[in-house]
Amino acid sequence: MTISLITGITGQDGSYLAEALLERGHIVHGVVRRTSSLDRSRLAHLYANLDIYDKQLFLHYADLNDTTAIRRILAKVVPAQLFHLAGQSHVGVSFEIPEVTCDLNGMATLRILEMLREMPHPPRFLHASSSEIFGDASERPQTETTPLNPTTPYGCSKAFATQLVRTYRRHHNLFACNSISYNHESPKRGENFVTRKICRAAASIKLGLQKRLCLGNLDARRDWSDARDIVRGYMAVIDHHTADDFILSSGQMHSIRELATIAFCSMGLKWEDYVDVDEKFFRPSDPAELCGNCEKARHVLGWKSTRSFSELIEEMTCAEYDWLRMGQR
Ligand code: G4F
Repeated sequence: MTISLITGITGQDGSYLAEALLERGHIVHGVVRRTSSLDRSRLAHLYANLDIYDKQLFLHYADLNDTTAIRRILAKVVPAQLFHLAGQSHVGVSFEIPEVTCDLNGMATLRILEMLREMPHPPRFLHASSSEIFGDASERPQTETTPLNPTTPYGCSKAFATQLVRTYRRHHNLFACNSISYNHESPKRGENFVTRKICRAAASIKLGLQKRLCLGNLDARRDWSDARDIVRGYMAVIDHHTADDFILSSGQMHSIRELATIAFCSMGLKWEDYVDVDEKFFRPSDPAELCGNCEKARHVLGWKSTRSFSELIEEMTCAEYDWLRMGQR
């Protein structure tokens, strides 16, 4: 039975990945941060399953900057695969907390790579990299060879980690891969990302629970996929016979305006009647046009994004509507 370890298991991607690996019969170990709020709602259904929790799924406490704890977990679990998904994932917030962002995303990845280098049989390693590494990209769509040109603290931290993964693969012979993912969403997305924020507001306004929605740059365009497709991509990347980097994207861009149109329309509303633009949500710099070319993943791994953008946004908005109506969130 394959033993897999996931950092960031309580997040959107981590929880879907845990489900998918459990379904494949893996023993899944997750690294969780100790916090007083104990918000692990995305894993609640797995905890509640007595056949799974503490039998096929195990959780371990460690912060990403706690080298001794991570080292101990690696020694105890001896994973065959390590999915490194944890980090500070909000690009806008990275302007407020650049130091923490670079430590959690950059230095933590370096520390883990160093630990792997010392192991007699290191696990296969996947780093969840990001389209933000391309920043003001010199070409569109971007490929695995597009030069890195990040323009945000978050993008810089991910570029540093991505380049380290390449370096450790080449020079220390580790099976270390980067999945370079573009934006990916689902009903489990955190509330401060723009898709969830808009879908939730549309449902909330429909139910009379909210009156207005404040947004930032409506002209920004992103390449959005379904998080469940991206997680399928993570597994394909780490299972491939050769360690490599792969872009995981839909290859299609949509603007925040289009997103708002779909979400509000699915509730029978017009977004223009409810949305205000607030400078507070603009970023000091925002890569305006990131779009990924996932041809390599398609050819080599047989991977592609399956859900359309409108299907995804409609699903997210309807899920919000149901949760809010039942008073569950
Ligand atoms: O949803 P977002 O916050 O996602 P962003 O910044 O693109 O980052 C996400 O995708 C990256 C690529 O995969 C990941 F690396 C990263 O960890 C994260 O998952 O913002 C999307 C766009 C931006 O251009 C932002 O300026 O929406 C624009 N936007 C406009 N109004 C807003 C808002 N973003 C947020 N969060 N809130 C707004 O009110």
